[in-house]
Amino acid sequence: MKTFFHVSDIGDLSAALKEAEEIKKNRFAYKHLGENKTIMLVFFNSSLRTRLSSQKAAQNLGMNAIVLNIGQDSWKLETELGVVMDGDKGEHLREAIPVMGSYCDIIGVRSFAGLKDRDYDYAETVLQQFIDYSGRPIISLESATVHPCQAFADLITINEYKKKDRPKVVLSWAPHPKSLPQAVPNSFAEWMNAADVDFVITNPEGYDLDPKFVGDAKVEHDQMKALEGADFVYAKNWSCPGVNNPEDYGKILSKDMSWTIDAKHMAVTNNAYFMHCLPVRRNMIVSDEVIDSPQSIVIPEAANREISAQVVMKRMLEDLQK
Ligand code: AN0
Ligand code: CP
Repeated sequence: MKTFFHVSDIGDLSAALKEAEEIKKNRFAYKHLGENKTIMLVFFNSSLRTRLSSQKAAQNLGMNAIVLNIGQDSWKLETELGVVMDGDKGEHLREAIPVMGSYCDIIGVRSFAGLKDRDYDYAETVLQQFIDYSGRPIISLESATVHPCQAFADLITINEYKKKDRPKVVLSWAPHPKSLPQAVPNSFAEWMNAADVDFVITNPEGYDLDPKFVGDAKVEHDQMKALEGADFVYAKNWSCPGVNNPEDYGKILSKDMSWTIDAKHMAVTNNAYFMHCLPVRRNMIVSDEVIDSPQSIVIPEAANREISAQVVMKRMLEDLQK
């Protein structure tokens, strides 16, 4: 595996889920694989889960992990090509990436969408430079348009908790005070479309995700109707994806609090489990009552981030040995 970006990078999903199950039972079984290997975890943005779970997964595989917080531990990096660097950014990615690559075997990168220029974000401009200039396998730790480590952990969690072969999974938009990327819902949709689930997306008008990620999923703008009979409710805020109106890209079009997942919403489901990638804003995205209920599986979901990261790193390490 040279890149971990899209669901297609992991290949057969049932094989990946089996591998995840096996690793979860004995996370130290492959401790020898990472001997004398180093992963560099590069963060342009904040993180709790991704940073800790990636470090832990690397450790489980016997691999050394170096974490770099860009702009805090390092020079501020220029990401645009062709600019006169007379501002506050002291180094260009073009040099920094191959330098980082020379000290490690695998690189993980967190680089959120800027939400200003749709084409720039949807071309994954920063991640692509890592692929082009590092000479190393690259893992997206949430880049401009995808968060595959999260979506894989979400699938592992659904697989663990499902009570029927083909559960109904509903991805619901919910309000948030800040403008957030589409990476989490994009990847969740991509992975759910590839999995054996009945998948529905619900969001207010103007928030439809990019068709590349929506795929064949059903899009229902009536939230209550979408939630009927759901086995899993996956809440997330995202800003306007700008599909029909590119000038609205990254904007907040609605803060409609009737979309906050509360007991009234959960009542129409099939006693659904509640999921969210975290960090979550309580009583904006979800009511205290729902996130504190026994149906909330946000903590085991976050715990599975260690497992998804470990499957990905294990496969990359195995490929390096070939
Ligand atoms: C980020 C997002 O929505 O993409 C990270 C989620 C894993 N969330 C926030 O910035 C609150
Ligand atoms: N879910 C997730 O990626 O969390 P962090 O932003 O804390 O890493």
